[in-house]
Amino acid sequence: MELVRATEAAAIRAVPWIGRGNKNAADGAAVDAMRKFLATVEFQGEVVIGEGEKDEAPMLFNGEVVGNGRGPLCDIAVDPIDGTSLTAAGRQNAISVIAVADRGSMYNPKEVFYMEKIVTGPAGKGIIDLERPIGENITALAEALGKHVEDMTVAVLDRPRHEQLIQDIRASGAGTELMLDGDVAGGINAALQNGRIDMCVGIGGTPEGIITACAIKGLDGVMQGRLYPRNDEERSNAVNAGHELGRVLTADDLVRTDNTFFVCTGVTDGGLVRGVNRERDNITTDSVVLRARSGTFRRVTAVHRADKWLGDDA
Ligand code: VTB
Ligand code: MG
Ligand code: MG
Repeated sequence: MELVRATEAAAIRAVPWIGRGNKNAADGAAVDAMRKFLATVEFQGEVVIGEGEKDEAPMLFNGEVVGNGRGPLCDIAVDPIDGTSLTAAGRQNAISVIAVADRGSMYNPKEVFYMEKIVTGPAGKGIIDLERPIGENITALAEALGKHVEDMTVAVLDRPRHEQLIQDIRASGAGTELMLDGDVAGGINAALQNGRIDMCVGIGGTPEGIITACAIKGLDGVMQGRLYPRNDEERSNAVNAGHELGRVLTADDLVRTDNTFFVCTGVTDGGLVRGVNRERDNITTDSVVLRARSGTFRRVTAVHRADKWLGDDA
């Protein structure tokens, strides 16, 4: 629960940078705030995934030790802002994210920046298979959900690399929700029951994949991933590091424990959480906290006193 303070802080500190066209400044503000608040949380976290490397963005460093130095030994994966471009543009769906799991449990294929992913809710168990054509996965999931394929919505990052995938989804009869960024929120929305999205697929960041897996465990959803090297160099680096390319990785492979925590706070408004809102003396944040052990999904609305957040040393 304490972790949510760190994503709240990161989201609040990113606010002055919303719509300012400077994504690194937004990310930097979020990183600093997150680092500062994590230092007060009772755990011994080692940053396994700091994100930002692919985009050369500011980040918490891999191997960085966070927490107050007492308490459980953990792996931590952070994305102080997933959606820095969204934030800089003033668009929706930017969130601040932290995932925590037992020490040594997070898979860390840092040689490969991208991963193919497929995420669904619990209905996809034993049904979804990354190796099947997307149309078959959609039809099978629709049947399991008792829905018409025409009523299915599949979230995909809007990227040229997904042109064929998007065509195939539509050919199956399902609709797409094209995301500008933010496939962590897309995956969670897909895993939530009664959500508008039934499935999230496509090639996104590997760090976001591990983070999503932590959340999916808390939602009892289904996730599969497969490393997607962009070129021969990444391919050989991955093989030399011992990664088995082509293997379908389950949520259990991505995070080898059922003891995971996931927290996120909205920076800008989105389908999962609302963005930071300032009204007179109050700043309101909207967050989600997921604890896999108990399977509890919490929504946390916090009202912060604006005067405590103004000024540099607040
Ligand atoms: C996705 C998306 C992220 O990186 O994982 C993506 O969810 C994949 O890379 O918000 P490209 O943007 O290069 O396609 C982000 O866009 C940024 O972290
Ligand atoms: Mg990201
Ligand atoms: Mg980021």
